[in-house]
Amino acid sequence: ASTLKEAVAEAIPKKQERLKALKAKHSNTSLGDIKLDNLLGGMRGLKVMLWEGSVLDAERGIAFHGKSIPDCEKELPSAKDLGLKGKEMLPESMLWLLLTGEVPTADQVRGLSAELASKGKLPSYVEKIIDSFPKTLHPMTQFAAATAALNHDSAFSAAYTKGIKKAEYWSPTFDDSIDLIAKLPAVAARIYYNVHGKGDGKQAIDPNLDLIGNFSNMLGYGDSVGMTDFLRLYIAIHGDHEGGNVSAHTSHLVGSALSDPFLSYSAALLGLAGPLHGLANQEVLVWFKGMQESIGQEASDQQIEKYLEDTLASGRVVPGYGHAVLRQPDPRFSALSRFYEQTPELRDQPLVKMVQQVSKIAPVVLGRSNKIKNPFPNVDAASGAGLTAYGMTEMNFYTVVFGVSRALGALPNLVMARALGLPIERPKSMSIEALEKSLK
Ligand code: CMX
Repeated sequence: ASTLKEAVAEAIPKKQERLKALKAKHSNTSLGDIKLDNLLGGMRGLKVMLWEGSVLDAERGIAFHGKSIPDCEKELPSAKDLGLKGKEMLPESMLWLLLTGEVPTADQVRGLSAELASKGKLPSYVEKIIDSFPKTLHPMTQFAAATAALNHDSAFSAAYTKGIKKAEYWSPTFDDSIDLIAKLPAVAARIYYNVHGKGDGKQAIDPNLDLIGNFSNMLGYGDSVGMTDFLRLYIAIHGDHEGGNVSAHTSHLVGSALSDPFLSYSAALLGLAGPLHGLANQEVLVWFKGMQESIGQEASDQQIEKYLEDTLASGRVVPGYGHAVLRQPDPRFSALSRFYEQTPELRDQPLVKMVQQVSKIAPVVLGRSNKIKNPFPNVDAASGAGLTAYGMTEMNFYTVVFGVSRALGALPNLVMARALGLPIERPKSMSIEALEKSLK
C-alpha cells in the first residue's frame, strides 16, 4: 500500500474475519464476573470494550499492537530515517502502526506527512472562533470547542445525511480522522499565540516537513531541534493507552452514537482536561513550583520527603504519581527520562533534576500508604519538565500538547469501530434500590 487509507482498507477484511470467528465460537463464553466492587469502583478491571490499537499490561506497561515503547523506538521510522533534523520516532509512524498493526516504511511515512501537511490549514471560520475566545478561557476549553466546530466540514456527517451504507462508514470516518489529526497542531498553535503571544499563529505549513516539525514552527520553537525532537517523542508515546482511560473511552462512547470524529474527539478532550487525567501534567508543574517556593531548588531528599508527606496529609493527590491500571513505573515516564539523560542541554536543568530526584523519593513515601495501589511515576510526572526546559513555561498549555497526541489513538479506534460495525454503547446501570433487591 502506498497510502495509509489503502493500508487500512487491506487490514479491515482480516479484522472482520477474525472478529466473526471469535463471535461464532465464543459469543457466550464468560470473560469474568462482575462484582459490586467493579460497579462502584469506576468499572476497574471489567473487560467490556473492544480496542485494537494498544493493550495496557499492569506490569509491563503499554504495547502498541504488541510493541513496547523501546520496540517502537527501534523499529518505527524516525526523523533521521526521513532525512529530517532530529532522531526521534515520528508520530506519523505511530499513527500508521496504530491503524494498521504494521510498521510503515520511511516512504509510507513521508507520504503521510505530506498528506497531513496538505490538510493542516484551518478554515477561516475556525480561526475567527478561536480568536473570539477570551484569553482567560482555559486553553483546553478553547481546544475542545474549536475541535467540535471543525465538524462543519465533516465527511462522515455529510455522507450519513446522504444515506451512506453501514459497510462504508469507516471510509469517511477515516477521512475526517486524518483531517482532524492534520489540523490539531494549527488549532493548538493559534490558541498558544492568542493566549501566550508565542509563535505567530499564521499556520505557515511547510509541505516538506513532518507534522511535528510544522507544529514546532507554528508554536515558535522551530529553530530548536531539541524541542522539535522532544515533541515528536512526547506526541508519539502519549498517542494511545488502550481504551478504558477517560479520553479514549469518551471518544469511543460518543462515536458509538455515530457522532462524527470531530464531535467524538472534542468530547475526549473535555475528559482529558480533568486533573486526574491529562490535566495532571499541568498540576505536576504547579506542585513542583509550590515545592520550589517552599523548600528551594537545591532541596535535600529529606526536605522533599517531608513535602510529599505534607501534600498527602493535606488530603491532596501527588500529581504525576499512581495509576488506575499500571503497577510499575510507567514506560512512558522512562522514555522521557531517557531523553533527558541523553540530552546535555536538559540533563542539568534544575527542574529536570528535581523531577528525577522526586521520582526516587515519592515511590517510597507513597508506598507507605496502604491505600495507594501504585506509588510510581506516570508519564505526567516527567513531561512538563522538558517543555519548561525548552522554553514552554506556560503550564496551562501542557494538556493541549497531550491533546494533539491522544488523537493518534482515539481516532483510529473510531475507524475500526465503524469498520467492525460495533453498536451504540449502552451498559446497564443500577440504583441502590435495584442493587439491594438483586443482591438480597
Ligand atoms: N497521591 C495521593 N493519593 C493517591 C495517589 C496519589 N498520586 N494515587 C492514588 N491515591 C489515592 C486515591 O486518591 C485513592 O484515595 P481514596 O480511597 O481516598 O479515594 C486511593 O489512593 C486508591 O487509589 P488507587 O486505586 O491507587 O488509584 P485510582 O485508580 O483510584 O486512581 C489515579 C488513579 C491516576 C487517578 C490516581 O493515582 C491519582 O489521582 N494520581 C494523581 C493524578 C495523576 O497523576 N493522574 C494522571 C494519570 C495518568 C493520566 O491519565 O494522564
